[in-house]
Amino acid sequence: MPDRGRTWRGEVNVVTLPPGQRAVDGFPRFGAHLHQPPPAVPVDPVIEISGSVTEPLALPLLEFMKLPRRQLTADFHCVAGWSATGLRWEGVAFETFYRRIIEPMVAPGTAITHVVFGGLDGYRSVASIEDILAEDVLIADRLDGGPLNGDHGAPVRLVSPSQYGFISTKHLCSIEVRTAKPTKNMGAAHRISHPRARVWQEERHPYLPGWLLRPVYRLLIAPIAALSARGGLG
Ligand SMILES: Nc1nc2c(c(=O)[nH]1)N[C@H]1C(S)=C(S)[C@@H](COP(=O)(O)O)O[C@H]1N2
Ligand SMILES: [Mo]
Repeated sequence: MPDRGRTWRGEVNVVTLPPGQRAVDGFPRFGAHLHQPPPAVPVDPVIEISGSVTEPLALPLLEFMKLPRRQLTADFHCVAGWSATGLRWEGVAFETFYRRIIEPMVAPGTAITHVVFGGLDGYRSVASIEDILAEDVLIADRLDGGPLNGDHGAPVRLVSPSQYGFISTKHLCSIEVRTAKPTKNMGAAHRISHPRARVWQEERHPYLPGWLLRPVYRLLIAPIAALSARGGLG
């Protein structure tokens, strides 16, 4: 049976969580990067757009800020089994960004299949075009009513709440569009992770079923829960 509807402390939770997830208090900074501080934000940040485009572009964040805005309240699910609930994101829908900025740069007849997201800390994630054009995917610059802080991805980050957290690249500084799935190594997180990473399908791992991995990942939850009070780590 999936562990639904219970918090880490075993309380009944009004929020229904995807299979194998437990709610934690607040929103810890998580990922494979706890040993390093958040990267410095450049004075004039840009998002570099490259790959199968007619000419690469460095889009100043000031231009990003002019795009139509969207708010999204969603839970955020880490593949290790914790979920932060009820996060209020603000930013630009990725689909809006794609249709207005990226698509006009793609030559007619070119079929984009994958998108590679890069962060200022060198982190990368890969998503298929259909997953990342979903209605709930955002490039966010605000969280819970304030600007995104360093812990959660300043100055802007990807947020794809229907996929495990490792897809949601923080400190977003590059977007590369591709006509095939990248074959080269996209960073430590992706050697062992599922290419689609959909949380409701429990796609934690490329070939092992998600439920089998729960006890392993759950070992990581106690330390995270201890760090997770809002205002603590993040
Ligand atoms: N740039 C960058 N983005 C990243 C990571 C990272 O280490 N660097 N970690 C990923 C992982 S594994 C998760 S679970 C989420 C965590 O988001 P949070 O730190 O805001 O909780 O960010 C993802 N995006
Ligand atoms: Mo993660």
